[in-house]
Amino acid sequence: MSTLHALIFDVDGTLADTERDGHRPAFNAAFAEHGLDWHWDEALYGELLAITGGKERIRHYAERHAPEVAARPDIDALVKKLHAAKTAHYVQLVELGGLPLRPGIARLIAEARRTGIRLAIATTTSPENVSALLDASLAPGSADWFEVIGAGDIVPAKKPAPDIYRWVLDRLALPAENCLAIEDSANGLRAARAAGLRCLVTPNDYTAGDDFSGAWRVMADLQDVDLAAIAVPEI
Ligand code: XBP
Ligand code: MG
Repeated sequence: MSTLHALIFDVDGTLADTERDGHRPAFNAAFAEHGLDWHWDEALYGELLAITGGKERIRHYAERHAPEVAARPDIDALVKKLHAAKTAHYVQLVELGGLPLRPGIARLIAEARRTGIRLAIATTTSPENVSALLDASLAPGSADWFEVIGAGDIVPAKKPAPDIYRWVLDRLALPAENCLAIEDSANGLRAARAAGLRCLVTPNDYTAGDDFSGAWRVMADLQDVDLAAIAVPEI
């Protein structure tokens, strides 16, 4: 029997549907700003999501679709510049209130706080995106509700590597069996499982076709999650 001491949330696709109408247009705005005629439509972006991390995604795209750009001597600096511009656009979009939380998220977080279950975040996205989203879509200052926020380049190997979950578990000083990871994608699920965590998966349009074998539960949304019922022997 393992009792639940902490919830560890993924961000993109889990807290909110941020990819199609948040990150994607922000990437496109950054490309246009830098004179690149790249446009990531909804379908292409769905494929590119297999590459986690915005800088990694830009580099992957350049290597496959724009080899002349990938071969530029300043490619590292260009990727960094594009990504910084993309982050600024994304934060702006989030601050305008364009990305509401998914159903059940706010209630689940409130219930965890009420019942003394600790909160953490393990995400591939950049830290400034996380605080902007929490501020605008959950509550101002709500990043402070999360004891540990593992984000972006804090570990070099991004999901599906387990490193970000291990980093968060280490800082929570909790064994994996006392925590539950909440994810939306196969990459996230693989990362959580490889860190020894139970993982509740809540898919979205982009991840509905992913392979979720190994998930503790797969739920369409988090409206009916009962935290009191999670102290179960399964792992
Ligand atoms: C999803 C990601 C991120 C975002 C873009 O992260 O792979 O790269 O798509 O954000 P998660 P950045 O589901 O782990 O939250 O451009 O800041 O990387
Ligand atoms: Mg995700």
